[in-house]
Amino acid sequence: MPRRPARRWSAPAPDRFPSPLRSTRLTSQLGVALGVAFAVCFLTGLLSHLIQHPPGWFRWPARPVGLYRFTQGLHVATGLATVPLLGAKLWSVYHHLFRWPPVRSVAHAVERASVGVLVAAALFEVVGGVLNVARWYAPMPFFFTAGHYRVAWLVVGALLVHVGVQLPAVRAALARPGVGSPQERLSRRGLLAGVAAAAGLITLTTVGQTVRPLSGLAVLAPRRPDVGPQGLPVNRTARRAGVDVGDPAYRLVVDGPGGRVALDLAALYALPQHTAELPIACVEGWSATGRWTGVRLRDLVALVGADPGRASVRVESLEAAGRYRASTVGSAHVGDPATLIALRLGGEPLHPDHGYPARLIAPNRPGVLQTKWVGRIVVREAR
Ligand code: HEM
Ligand SMILES: Nc1nc2c(c(=O)[nH]1)N[C@H]1C(S)=C(S)[C@@H](COP(=O)(O)O)O[C@H]1N2
Ligand SMILES: [Mo]
Repeated sequence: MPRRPARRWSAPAPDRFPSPLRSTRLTSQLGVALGVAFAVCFLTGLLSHLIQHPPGWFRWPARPVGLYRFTQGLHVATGLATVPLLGAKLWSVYHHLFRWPPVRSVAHAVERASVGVLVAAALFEVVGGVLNVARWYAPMPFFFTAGHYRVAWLVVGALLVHVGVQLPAVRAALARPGVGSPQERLSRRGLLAGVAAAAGLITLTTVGQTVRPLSGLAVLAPRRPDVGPQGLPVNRTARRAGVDVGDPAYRLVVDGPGGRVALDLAALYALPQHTAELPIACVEGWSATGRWTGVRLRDLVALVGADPGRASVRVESLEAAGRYRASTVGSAHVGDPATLIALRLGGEPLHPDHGYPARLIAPNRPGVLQTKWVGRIVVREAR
């Protein structure tokens, strides 16, 4: 084979880029899809943040029981489908990186800087999101959720600027038919179809982590909704949480305006038992339904002299430390008859990894707020 002479690499001029497939129209089509996906991610993500850190004005209802399961499932599914879309979009424009001169004016410099922020922030969100749901936390030496939340605002800000700048070009490109030979247009359509197929395939092989009928196809999902003790996945085991679940001195302590009661297991079982079909909807995008049986939280609230309609409750775990060792239940959930301190799952006592002896399970709530190994409940009456 003849050998080419060795050449030093130099950036190819934009007009010498090999693919005739790139066009403003193609970039616009990919951009619109990406914009919609990012909007869905931002709104569902923001909702998840508000539910976990509610400001005073925010009320999240207890019904429908599976609403959060849907919104967060949508967040992760949309985010994952974004991967090929973002790749194709960046591929369709990266030759602009080599434009000469790099900046033509102050306005142009500002615009390019905002695109730089957008690309970096979008990659940070998508790569971080994928690592998080894959449970590979090591490459992220910071608390994922906090970083992901702040950078989401950067994405949205930079995206609004970008859309503002490019809107005229996008409109023009989408209004007229595609440029180039019929061959090129056909190939471009093929490229778009390929990107759509990749997004579809990713969705099909992961969405079974939250859509039960598709669980058999969820080969790329880190979680299956039906794999785990008592047919339900586990995020943190009792051993990893360092909880002694067999302690015979266990008491559920309930503190309220009327004083303190301490209930052993026999006392808990002696209270009226109720059953509810409720999902665990993990923030990481998997969900699974269980049949939980136990004591209504509002009955415990009434036991310590508080009005369940106006009470807010802090639920604390036997787990000594850990980000999810306690959660707050607002009055909408406290008053709901399906909010339980569950003692059983599927008719059997809870498995240690599902929170034995007792766990909180409430409708329409992120998994991180469904505290396991409950040891203490503090009831406060809101004014
Ligand atoms: C592959 C893409 C993505 C995946 C897999 C993903 C995954 C996740 C996960 C697992 C959470 C829950 C974190 C927690 O509460 O512990 C989350 C929250 C969130 N996501 Fe994403 N995400 C992706 C892309 C995006 C994008 C593009 C945006 C915004 C433009 C975004 C905005 C948010 C926001 C605002 C939250 C709430 C953070 C908080 O609770 O403070 N995400 N995401
Ligand atoms: N005390 C305590 N409760 C906890 C957690 C935890 O780490 N500690 N993890 C939460 C998370 S992230 C989820 S998704 C659910 C999982 O519940 P499961 O193990 O019963 O499926 O428990 C929640 N309750
Ligand atoms: Mo979770």
